[in-house]
Amino acid sequence: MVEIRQRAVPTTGSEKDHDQVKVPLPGSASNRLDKKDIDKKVEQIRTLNLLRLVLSLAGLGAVLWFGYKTVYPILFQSSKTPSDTQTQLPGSGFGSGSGSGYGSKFGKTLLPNEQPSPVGGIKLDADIEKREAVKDAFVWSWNAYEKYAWGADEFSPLSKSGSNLTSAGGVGYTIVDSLDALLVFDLIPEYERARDWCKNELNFDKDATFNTFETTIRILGGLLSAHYLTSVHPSSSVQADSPLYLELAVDLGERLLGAFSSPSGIPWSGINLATRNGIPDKDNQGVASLAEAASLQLELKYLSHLTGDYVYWRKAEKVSEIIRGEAVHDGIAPIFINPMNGQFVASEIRLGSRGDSYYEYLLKQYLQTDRQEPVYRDMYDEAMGGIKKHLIGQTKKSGLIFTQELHPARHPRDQTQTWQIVPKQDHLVCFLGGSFILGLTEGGKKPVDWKVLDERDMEDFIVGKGIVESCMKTHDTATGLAPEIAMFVQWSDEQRAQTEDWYIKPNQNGVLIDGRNILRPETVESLFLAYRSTGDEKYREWGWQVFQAFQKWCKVPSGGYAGIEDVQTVPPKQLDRMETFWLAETLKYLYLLFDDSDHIPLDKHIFNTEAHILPVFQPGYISPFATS
Ligand code: DMJ
Repeated sequence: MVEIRQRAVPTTGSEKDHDQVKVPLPGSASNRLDKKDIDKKVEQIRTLNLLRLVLSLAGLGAVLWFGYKTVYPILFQSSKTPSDTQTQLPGSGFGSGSGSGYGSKFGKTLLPNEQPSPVGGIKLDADIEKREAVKDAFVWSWNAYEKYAWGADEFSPLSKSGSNLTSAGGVGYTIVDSLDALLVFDLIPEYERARDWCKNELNFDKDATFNTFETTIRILGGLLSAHYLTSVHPSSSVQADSPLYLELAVDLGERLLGAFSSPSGIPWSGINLATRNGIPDKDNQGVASLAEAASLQLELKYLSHLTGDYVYWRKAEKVSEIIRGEAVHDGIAPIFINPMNGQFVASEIRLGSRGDSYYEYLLKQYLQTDRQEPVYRDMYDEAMGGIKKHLIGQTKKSGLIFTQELHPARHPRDQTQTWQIVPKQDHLVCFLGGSFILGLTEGGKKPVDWKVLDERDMEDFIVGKGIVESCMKTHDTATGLAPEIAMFVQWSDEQRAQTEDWYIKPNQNGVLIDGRNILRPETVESLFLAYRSTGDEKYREWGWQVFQAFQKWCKVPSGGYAGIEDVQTVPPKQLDRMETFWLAETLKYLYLLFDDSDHIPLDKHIFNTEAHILPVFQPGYISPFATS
């Protein structure tokens, strides 16, 4: 891979095929287009955009009412007709940095009855029937795991068996990942059996390579959450379990420190839990994923806070410092970073796999320490500005707001390095809608009140709400479940763009990826955050709709739930796997969506990227970096 040190995002340029918008990598003279080229291209874009404007207006007349709700926002967000990419010229997208007025223009995109009013402090009552239905689904899943795979890392519900991540033995992947959910669902006998397993069987002295990120978010996060929730539990016998989890967390945390032994301090993607050696990723020439390196911070910092040993904190913070110091484009960064030198590697910029939780953890680090580390809010705001400016697209047919990816490419004319815009959205990106809303409420501390929101927050609300809506639209399939990957239709695809917003890419060479649904949580996570922040009942309705689709197609008669191979086929073929995040995240978010808002109040908690519940705390240590 080519190493790059990128300083800015795509700033210019569009070829006649807008699906292939190429943007030079700044910072290198040989990559720059000369001014004449740029002027010519801008002229071409203007002509094309004018043509599109005329066509759009003609279409608009025929669908006036529908257009008011959909195309209307597009026309008012910018004086230009929307392009395929929304990113081609600085400030031509949704973005921050393009001057004032955006907030008020965005404001017009909401109908008066859609504009949020304050719910801060207003209690949202439980929908007990629906909440209990979700709990039943959890019990159905947990009981099957207990019956057929107890102690195993993973559960295969169709073959009714369990398996471990490595041949060195299980590390409590399912059990530890489920501890806090068992407490949230108030399943105490089940919780006690899980606790006994942790007490008697859990042992991290395993001579094998484990994924640093997954081990941290699922196991360390699970232990820390269990420690916290038991410590505040009303029952004194449950409270008595609290030290056990901290002890286990410290043991694991010490082992994980080996992952940070790289020359730069960027963690290796693997860790041998017995030898404590960090292991480079064999599949990707040793480089680390952005999301994996930069989503360990909530767990390690909380561990330091609990123990008073700030070694974890400093290792975690170093990663953020490196990323901040490396050139990133308006806060958005490529998905690979090299642990050898701490530099980004030429790779896609995206908000889905390998990128997602980097952005999530910027905000949550700021919230975790009760907003006393402003560097993370700055990094988060810059990143959200970059996302709005460069990665947000909007469909022609219904005006759906979606996110797209930037892929490094070669310019067809002179082979210089550029960016190709790909309107592909992983289901993983669906966390972002709720995250935008969480950001503008400062984690449930500020109401979503249209009268007091500033322009940036209004913009964040519109985009966040838009992403939640388009994620829900990707559930318009035969099964009512969303695919793993959705492709959105670009404006340049003239015919298709009139009639379709998105589609699922056909399978290639028999490999089924895009159409799968593996019980992921991101859409319901966003529905939960949006509901808690606005009180808008539609988010509960949508959550119920998604839950019913899981019930219909993923429930396994003999116990457990399974992912499905293709969301477009009815009945779908079930996959022999119940992911641990089904228990840890999907069902927990659904349960909390229907529960009383006093249960795990948003302003006092953060959810790690595996939905493990951690408290907001007053930091005992703040580094100069954190306030820089
Ligand atoms: C989970 O393990 C975490 O949410 C992670 O950040 C992303 N992928 C899965 C759920 O989809």
